[in-house]
Amino acid sequence: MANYAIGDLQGCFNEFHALLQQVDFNPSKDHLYLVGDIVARGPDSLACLDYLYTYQDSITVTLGNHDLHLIANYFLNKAANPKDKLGPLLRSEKFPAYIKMLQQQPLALWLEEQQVFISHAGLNPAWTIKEALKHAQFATDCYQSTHAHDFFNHMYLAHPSTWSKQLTKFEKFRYIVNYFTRMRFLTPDEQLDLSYKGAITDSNAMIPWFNHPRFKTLKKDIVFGHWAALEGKTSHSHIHALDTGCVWGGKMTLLELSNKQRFSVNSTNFVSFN
Ligand SMILES: [Mn+2]
Repeated sequence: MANYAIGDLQGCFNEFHALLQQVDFNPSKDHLYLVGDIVARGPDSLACLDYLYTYQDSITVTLGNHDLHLIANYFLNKAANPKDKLGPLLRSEKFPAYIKMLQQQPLALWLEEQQVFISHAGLNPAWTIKEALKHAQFATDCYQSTHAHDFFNHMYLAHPSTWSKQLTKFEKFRYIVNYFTRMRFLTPDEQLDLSYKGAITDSNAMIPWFNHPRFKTLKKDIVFGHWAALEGKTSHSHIHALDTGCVWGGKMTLLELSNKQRFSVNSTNFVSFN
């Protein structure tokens, strides 16, 4: 039995399938962890979800921003962005079942046996792994509740800048979701900055979350996706960036969780920025 993690699929089914063949993935024995952003922008989001649905007992997803956006649009009855190329998925009779399957997935995971933490965007350095899992469970309970619609309705407002017990349940939900699905840079006072889209520099103005001093001592393996510009590199041997930008013409990357061996497949996408 093997355990694998794969970075952002974003509708790139052919590369996903080729990568599984490369490691001879066997759904009756192995388990696959997908770090989120299964859908959107790439050519075949429907095929990706068809596969997940078929082998759902052998696959766990930590939801990404694009996955939550898909679920939110479903609940809020909003049209998809044409750039996301979701037409065939939205027209599929399986779509409601696929939404239900995604809604059952967590925001974060701790694999005790492998001692690995997984989430789409990473680990907020202000949280221990135990606290992170508690926060993730709070948010998961929100989007799985009978009031999921209300939580999705509040998911896109301004990010509360600091955590406090006084935050409403909607603000807490949004705060947690943003750290787990959208985090890249932190400000010098350790707040999440969702607006900075620039490069990583040596200045201390904007710090990639994994360069927080805490990770020099927290030697746990952390697996995440979401940040294609990193090209799979974090400069920490125990922090594994798996989004290698397949949808943007890069690669799709798989990590064998027991020995941390990497496998990858080149993108077959023709990239157009229109
Ligand atoms: Mn993402």
